[in-house]
Amino acid sequence: MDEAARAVLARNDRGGYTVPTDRLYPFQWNWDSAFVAMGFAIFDIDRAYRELERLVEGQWDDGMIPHIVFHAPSDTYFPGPEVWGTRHRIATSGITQPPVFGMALRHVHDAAVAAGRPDAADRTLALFQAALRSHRWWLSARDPHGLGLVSILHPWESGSDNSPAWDEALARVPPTTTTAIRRKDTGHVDPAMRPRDEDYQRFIHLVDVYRDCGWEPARQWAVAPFKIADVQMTGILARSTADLIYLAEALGLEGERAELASMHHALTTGLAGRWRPDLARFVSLDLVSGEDVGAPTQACFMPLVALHVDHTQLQAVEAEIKRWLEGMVVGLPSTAPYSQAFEPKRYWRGPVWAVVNWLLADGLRMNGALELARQIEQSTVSAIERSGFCEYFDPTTGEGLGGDAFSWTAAAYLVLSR
Ligand code: 2M8
Repeated sequence: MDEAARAVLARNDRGGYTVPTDRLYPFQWNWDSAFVAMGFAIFDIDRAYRELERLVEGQWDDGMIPHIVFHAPSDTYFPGPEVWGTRHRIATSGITQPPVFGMALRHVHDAAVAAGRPDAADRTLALFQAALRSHRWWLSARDPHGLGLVSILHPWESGSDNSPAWDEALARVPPTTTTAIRRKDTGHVDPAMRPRDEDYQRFIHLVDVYRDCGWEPARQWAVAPFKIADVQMTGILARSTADLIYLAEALGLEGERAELASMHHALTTGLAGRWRPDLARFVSLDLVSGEDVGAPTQACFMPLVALHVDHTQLQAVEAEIKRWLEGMVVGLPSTAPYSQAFEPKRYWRGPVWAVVNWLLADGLRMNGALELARQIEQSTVSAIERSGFCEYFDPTTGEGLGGDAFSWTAAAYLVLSR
């Protein structure tokens, strides 16, 4: 299996960067690459750094690291560069994705140091500066009012495209588009497992709105019809910030360390305020309606990667997670099985994702819930061993679904099976 996992990464290598899977996702994706870099760090440190370096080729002058870098043309994906209409040196999308980058950089750096690589400090330093610029962008572009929570302006930014968490907010977005929609995804995998056409109309409506803003953060913020202060995004950003603090110390960068420490304080304070004891989970905030996002999804536990919760909170989270796992062959489902929105095969509305489990297990372990962390890791590894390196899994049957030979699932296997 270890060899097979490496073979998946080799097969999806397009020259220093890895596509999530052939045809369905033929470009470099932001958070996929961060996970992949951690997988590479186990057996090829140079290639792990390369993955992050190639992603940074797409970084904008304002600091944003885009969600897709279109290094080479392909006509098997929609929306391609012509729809985004951005103006970076290399074609990219105009939105971003969860900043796992800082976490990955620490991971790669530690592996490089342990291996005694002489280029570790230089390569880490260049990527650290890129990461710091992107964290500054997050705070200024996506938390302009200092809530200590960063917002997504598009469901694709969350990485959990059609999650029930976005249903209410997305319903307010008109389904009209000026761009002609030519979906390719449903030609690669069963449409019943993908987001619906209506979701795509709204996804593209948002792209049209932001492209008309010239992709300028302040203009987008002012007109965004979809704006959610997201606990998953903020949790990941806060965690990556902590990992960058660790690197700033390792590299002897005192000014940067202090700057990151103040970001970290703001983000962890913001996150802590999103705990809802009656629900036993954290909730995102819809900045358009002013309401809490009530849908029970995996995002609600993601703050554990960044926060040290108290004993009562931890007990409540563990009980709630165990409730979600009841009767499931593999967990954690991306939507609570008791929710009406739960669909065990439809993308981010129920299926299990190996990289989500990776983060959740990490957060649980960090908070001392060792047994539950191990259980989630082992069930992920077993699902992959039974069904292969699939994009995601049906929690009720363990069946592997979506694209196959998937890079981040292979990376998760390499890391979680150790
Ligand atoms: C999925 O998202 C893309 C848009 O970014 C899509 O459906 O076209 C999500 O699962 C996302 O989290 C992931 O990064 C991407 C590539 O694996 O696919």
